[in-house]
Amino acid sequence: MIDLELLYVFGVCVFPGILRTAVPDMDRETQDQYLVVLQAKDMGGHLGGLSGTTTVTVRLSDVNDNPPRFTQSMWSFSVSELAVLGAEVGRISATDADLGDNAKLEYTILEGETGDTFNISGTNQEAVITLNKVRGKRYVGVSEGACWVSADREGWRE
Ligand SMILES: [Ca+2]
Ligand SMILES: [Ca+2]
Repeated sequence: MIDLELLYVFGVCVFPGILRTAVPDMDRETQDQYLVVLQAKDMGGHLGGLSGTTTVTVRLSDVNDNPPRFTQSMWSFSVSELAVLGAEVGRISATDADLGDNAKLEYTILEGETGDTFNISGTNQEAVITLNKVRGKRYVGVSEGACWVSADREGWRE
């Protein structure tokens, strides 16, 4: 949509064309740029006048309007009870349809059943879950019963 407004500069009559949006809800994630061909006509657009055209590229800047979404709703991993500290337990992934910082992901383990047993690291679409280095003890079942094993060194301790 072109809205022409009359402007006088140094006595010369020019008609700046103002390109305005015509829809209220453009979505960069659906279409990130528009090519608009504009035409100007002299003689007020009357028959017999001359015209010129130009092309305008309009790029949409990003707004953070999409939350991160995990690529699966549930994940399941298994790890040996003898796994060493820092051992990789599994990898998870998430996506964000936005751009730049609006899509930069940080992962955190929330309060839950796992306590501080695990650690998660990753800043982009993939994060790695590892056994937490600061975890002091973990519970291990053995045939004779059960014992606590120190997580910061190998071996068993009653
Ligand atoms: Ca966006
Ligand atoms: Ca986002």
